Amino acid sequence: MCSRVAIAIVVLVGTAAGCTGPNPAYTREPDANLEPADTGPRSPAEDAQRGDEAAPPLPFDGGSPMETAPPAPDADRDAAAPDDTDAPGGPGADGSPPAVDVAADLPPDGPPPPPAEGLLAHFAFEGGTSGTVGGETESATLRNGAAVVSGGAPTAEPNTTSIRLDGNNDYVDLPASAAPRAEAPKTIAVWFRNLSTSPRLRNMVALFHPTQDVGVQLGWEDDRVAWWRYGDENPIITSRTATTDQDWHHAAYTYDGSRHLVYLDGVEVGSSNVQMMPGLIEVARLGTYDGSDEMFEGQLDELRIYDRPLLAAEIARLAQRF
Ligand SMILES: [Ca+2]
Ligand SMILES: [Ca+2]
Repeated sequence: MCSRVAIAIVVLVGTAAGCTGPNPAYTREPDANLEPADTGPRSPAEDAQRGDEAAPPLPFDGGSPMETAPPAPDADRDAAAPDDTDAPGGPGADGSPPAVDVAADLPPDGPPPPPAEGLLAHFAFEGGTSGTVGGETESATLRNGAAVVSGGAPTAEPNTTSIRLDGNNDYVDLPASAAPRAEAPKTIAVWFRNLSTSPRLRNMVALFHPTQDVGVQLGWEDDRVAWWRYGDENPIITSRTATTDQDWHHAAYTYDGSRHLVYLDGVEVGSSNVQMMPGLIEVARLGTYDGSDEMFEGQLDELRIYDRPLLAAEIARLAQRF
């Protein structure tokens, strides 16, 4: 009798955890200091930042406890388990476990999925360079030592790796088809860790045409996230908020055809109504525009490009940390 009850409790609790319980990969604390796994040269200061990496949590294996622990064949217990959630808690008269209370204590559902409507390109940089462009699988191209390294942005989805750029000559090319036309409505969203120091302008995402001088760039001016038109000498939008730490943050740029907005960590930090010159985009690039200037040093992750301006709430969802 006692052993049957014990098995029943294990089965019920195990089933609840296996079906809807928190996934350890979703609930981990963000670790801004996760160590890149590349083997390239580093500065002593950079090395000093490293060394506290924890192994990324293993994803939950999804196994069903019901398949390995047979339910107790106790007809009395089954009959005693009430179907409505208003039943009083505590063991039943025959000692059966409070099955309904276990279900009532389940955590609420997780966050909604990232916005899918209008998603033109998505590069999650999870264990490799493949992403999706227009629903097809495409690959990013790593240049000059750019690498996929351990330590992903603290997103809701399991995320264990990102792109590491050395600030010297590393960059990443994406398929040009990942970008809408220069003057078209769009959203660019990306997680970043900025480890750059000296250069005034640094590029995170550049979508442009190299000879027609049209396009957009999302990057940095000194210690502030900034946006500018390709070919401009100075940023048009510079964040009202400085970012001086080296933690993960989220940056986004939206354009509805007339108004440009820049978001930092899900909050609008600047806007402009400057006009866009029309034109096709031929280069989609991370970390620089030309391969040698405005070099970004740090990590980039979860790049998303949409063919529409996401709403503020949608940007906030992408920037939510877990
Ligand atoms: Ca990632
Ligand atoms: Ca390099």
